[in-house]
Amino acid sequence: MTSHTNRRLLLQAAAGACAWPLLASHSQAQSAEFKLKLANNFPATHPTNIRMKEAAEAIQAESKGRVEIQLFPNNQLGGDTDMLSQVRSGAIDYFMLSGLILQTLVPVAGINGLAFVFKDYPTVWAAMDGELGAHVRGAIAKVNLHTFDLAFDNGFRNITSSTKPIQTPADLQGFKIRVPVSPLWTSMFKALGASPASINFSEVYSSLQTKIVEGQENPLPLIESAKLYEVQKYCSMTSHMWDGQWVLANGKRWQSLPPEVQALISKHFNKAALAQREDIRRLNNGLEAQLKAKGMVFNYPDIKPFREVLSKAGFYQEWKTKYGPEAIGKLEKYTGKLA
Ligand code: X2X
Repeated sequence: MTSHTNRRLLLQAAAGACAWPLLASHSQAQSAEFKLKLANNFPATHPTNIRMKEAAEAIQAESKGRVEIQLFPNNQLGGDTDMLSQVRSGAIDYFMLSGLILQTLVPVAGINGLAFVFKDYPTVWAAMDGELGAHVRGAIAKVNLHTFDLAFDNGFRNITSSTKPIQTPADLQGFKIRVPVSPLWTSMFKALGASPASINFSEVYSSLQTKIVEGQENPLPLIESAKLYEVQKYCSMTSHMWDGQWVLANGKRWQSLPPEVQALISKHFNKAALAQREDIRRLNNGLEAQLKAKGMVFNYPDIKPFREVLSKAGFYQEWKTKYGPEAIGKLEKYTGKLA
């Protein structure tokens, strides 16, 4: 064993459960022609990373060790804002990011996060796999990031809190809530009367634990896999927006790969996305009971008053203007006319 390999194995061992054993075998590691890094903010146990690990293994096997994708889940390479810079500079090759956070760079990418626009999953996938998603991917390509056809599911987001359940908009008045770093999220919770604080996911657990904020909002699979139930008592099932991840690739690096390698990676990333969507669908059925068993208290607000407050505050009008008629038209094709 060379001292280099030795050092790497020691480092992997030291990193423990967080760093997966990334190489199928020593000889394959030596021969990998394309070594690529993929990062995201999800826990290693979240279906996103389980399916991406499978994809990486399949890509390595099918390419006979020529292509090795190394995975860095759980913010190992920094928070989202950092990782977005890294994929743009080429320090990482693939980065999975919410369209709403990507909005800081590609404004239209946040469009699927408009509050309460999607009534169910069939509508989400029709839009995201249809003309709306194609429009967003076109905009992403203009900033020299390549993105794959199928988005991953994060889910419909619900509000959690350590202080009180959120049953009506009145409960949100002055409520200190963490939101991801994105103008759409801040605008929405301000319009609802809350006090949103923009915090990367890497800091969410600690900011809830130290009570810098009272609450946050995320889909159930993340509330479970990131163990937010340890620092949050209430879960209010608002389903206020649908959020998903695009797999973004550094454009220059992507273009430099031979077509057969591009095809292999695309095939397995898209396959992983479909499997991951199915995982989330199954998880959604049982998670509420699991989280209740861990002590979370659930409530089911009527969402109509929340929509009305947003409309009155001019939220929909503001974002219709910002996203523009072409993109809004593509959204409305699936959702019907916005409020
Ligand atoms: O930051 C979040 O809350 C997360 C993990 O859901 C996103 O990536 C948007």
